[in-house]
Amino acid sequence: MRTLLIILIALVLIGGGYMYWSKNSSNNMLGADPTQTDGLIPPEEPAANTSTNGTASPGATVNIGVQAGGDVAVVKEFNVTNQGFTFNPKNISVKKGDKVKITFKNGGGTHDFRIEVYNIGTEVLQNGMSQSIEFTADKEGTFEFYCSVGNHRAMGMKGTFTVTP
Ligand SMILES: [Cu+2]
Repeated sequence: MRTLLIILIALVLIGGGYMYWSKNSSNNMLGADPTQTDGLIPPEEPAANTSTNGTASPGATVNIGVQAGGDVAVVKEFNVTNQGFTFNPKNISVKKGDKVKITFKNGGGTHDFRIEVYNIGTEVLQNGMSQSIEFTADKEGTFEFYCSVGNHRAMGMKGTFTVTP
């Protein structure tokens, strides 16, 4: 009876370990994610194996902090605020296909942050509030981002959102 219990515990441990290893291993296949190197990855398999770039299965490659120049899809994050009717920064540039996350924090007044053509934007935010928008930059070109409140855009509350090939 006692032996049976020990065997059962051993099976559970082995099963759990295998699942953990599989999870780490499949993450590792997606390319260089330095945060995933502390698991049970076999030592003969380098964590930063870039030769598997481009073979990742769709939808499974959201990695933040992957080195620039890699083929792995990354989320490009930007923090935008405003001083009066001036956005800071005034220019944002990404590559076509990038996943983009822009967080607008209202630095004073009543404003929103909208991107022309992409038809996306925050709600109108009060002083000190912030909101993030996330989307995929699938249209190439140079577009305007702006504040749609009142005549703010005409007063210069705008900037450029550039999507390069
Ligand atoms: Cu505004």
